[in-house]
Amino acid sequence: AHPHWGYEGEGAPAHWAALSTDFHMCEIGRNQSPIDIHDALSAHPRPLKVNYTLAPDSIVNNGHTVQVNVLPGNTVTLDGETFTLQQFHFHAPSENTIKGKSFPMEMHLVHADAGGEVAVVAVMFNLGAANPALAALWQNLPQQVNQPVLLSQKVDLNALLPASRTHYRFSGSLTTPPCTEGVRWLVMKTPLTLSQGQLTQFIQLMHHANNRPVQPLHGRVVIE
Ligand code: SG7
Ligand code: ZN
Repeated sequence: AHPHWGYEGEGAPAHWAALSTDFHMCEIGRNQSPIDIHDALSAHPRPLKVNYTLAPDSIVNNGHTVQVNVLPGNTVTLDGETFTLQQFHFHAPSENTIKGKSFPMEMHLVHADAGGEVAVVAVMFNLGAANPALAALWQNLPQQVNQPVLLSQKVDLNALLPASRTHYRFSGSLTTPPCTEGVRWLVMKTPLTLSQGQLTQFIQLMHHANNRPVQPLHGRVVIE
């Protein structure tokens, strides 16, 4: 059998495409994520409207990341179109980089519209003050893989977004196999903070880094 995809050894990102014919895009795709955002074209995109009203439901360690599952009802409006939050999860260190800078952690809020189009809102974290919303999540960090833990206390989703919603936009892919393209990426410019303790808790649970390296732009333009 093929080794399972991951971030180390035979399953590492450089080998993803060889693991399955379904993972072909990871190698041949020309709109892959993550990227280094070094230049952006000023295009004044319409502001992102966030309507997160419901607290997350459960948290699961799926072996690749820690994923928080949400009930349907949290939406964002992007260019007049509604996308519903599906789940959010974390990578350490960050997957996208900004002007060559990697961040200690990056959160991905994965949304889909009625037609199944995907939009990911990414938030960077720097080391600093502990994040209270993250603390509430990390209190429930599941040790067992694929065993979701119901969240005992309410977690405020809005506390996981920076007050300023200015962001970079570009077209990319899922950062994990099958590396499907056509994903709209929005990377928030303002990072949040987490404490060293909060970062260590996550890394110890994952055992190793869970970031895919940055991919070539192939002529893509990032707008801001
Ligand atoms: C994480 O990243 C998971 C995946 C996610 C993948 O490994 O959270 O989610 C599930 C449900 O397996 O894949 C389709 C999808 O959301 C890639 O998401 S990402 O590009 O934002 N990193
Ligand atoms: Zn992700």
